[in-house]
Amino acid sequence: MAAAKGLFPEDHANFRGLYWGEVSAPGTQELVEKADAVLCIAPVFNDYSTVGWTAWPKGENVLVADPNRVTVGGQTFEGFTLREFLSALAKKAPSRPASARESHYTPTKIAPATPDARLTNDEMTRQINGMLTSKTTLVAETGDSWFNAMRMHLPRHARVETEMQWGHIGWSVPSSFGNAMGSQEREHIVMVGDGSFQLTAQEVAQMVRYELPVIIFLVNNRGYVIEIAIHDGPYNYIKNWDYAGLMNVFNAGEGHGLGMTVTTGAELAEAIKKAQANHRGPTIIECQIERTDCTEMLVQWGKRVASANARKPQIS
Ligand SMILES: Cc1ncc(C[n+]2csc(CCOP(=O)(O)OP(=O)(O)O)c2C)c(N)n1
Repeated sequence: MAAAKGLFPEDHANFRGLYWGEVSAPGTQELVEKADAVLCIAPVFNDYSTVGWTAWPKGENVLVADPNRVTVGGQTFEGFTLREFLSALAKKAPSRPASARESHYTPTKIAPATPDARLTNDEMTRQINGMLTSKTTLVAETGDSWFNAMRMHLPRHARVETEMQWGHIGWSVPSSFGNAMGSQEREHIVMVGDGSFQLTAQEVAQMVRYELPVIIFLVNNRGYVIEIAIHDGPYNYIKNWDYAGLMNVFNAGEGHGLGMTVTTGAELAEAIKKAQANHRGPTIIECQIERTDCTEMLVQWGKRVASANARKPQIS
């Protein structure tokens, strides 16, 4: 599932892609929804993870293993840990090599754009995906950054962090600061929309203070595009900032933060090189893209979440 992106190695022979209802990886929805049985291991089912409650595995053939209980066939079993349950299951479950060979997973590849063409969401995602190594921790903020992270193909040991339980915008910047403080041997990359960034931008100053080389891709699409997809209104359009210029404010003459603005694929490639050479502080790469340039996944997911959330007034 989306919140578990990176927990299972994507180059493993038994990896079958990410299940996220209608916006699953190609072939994965069918595989899960037509399976003889589905084992859900510590899932978090909410409106986001179930695509507006349209992808919520239920029924006689679904087993849900939560941290302290297992529910299957209308019965609940308790008194053991998830680890104990999984170890016992692994011993008892028959090996099914034939079914494992029946399908395989092919990651979707994004074709490179013309270097001097206007920067697109696809080209930005393609270049960021190309930076990922086994040492990367990619923090993806609520917004189209979620969907861009989900469609990436991860090298083994690369990690993805999202906050899909509440979708609390502004989470990614302080979260990546904490992550970078706690694991300085890893490479920290953030993808965050302009709207979310405006909530906690000041935490970049902490990265300057502690000389943490976090690379922040700030997606400037001039507004709350995920909200435009779910429920539009004037509140989804925000004041533009000089995001790259913020680094001068945070450096205040004594830091090593670097800020750049890019509008083409070639400029982005150049900025990534500079960011990777900036070892003594954070880098913000403001990626300017069109407001309407978002993933098809966001649009499809947004429609379903919007209809699930559109409740009729309860008191008239
Ligand atoms: C604290 C908080 N406030 C408001 C929201 C509602 N909300 C969800 S996503 C979003 C906008 C995100 O916009 P941006 O970061 O620019 O990303 P984009 O959708 O453009 O990719 C808002 C306001 C929220 N989830 N959390």
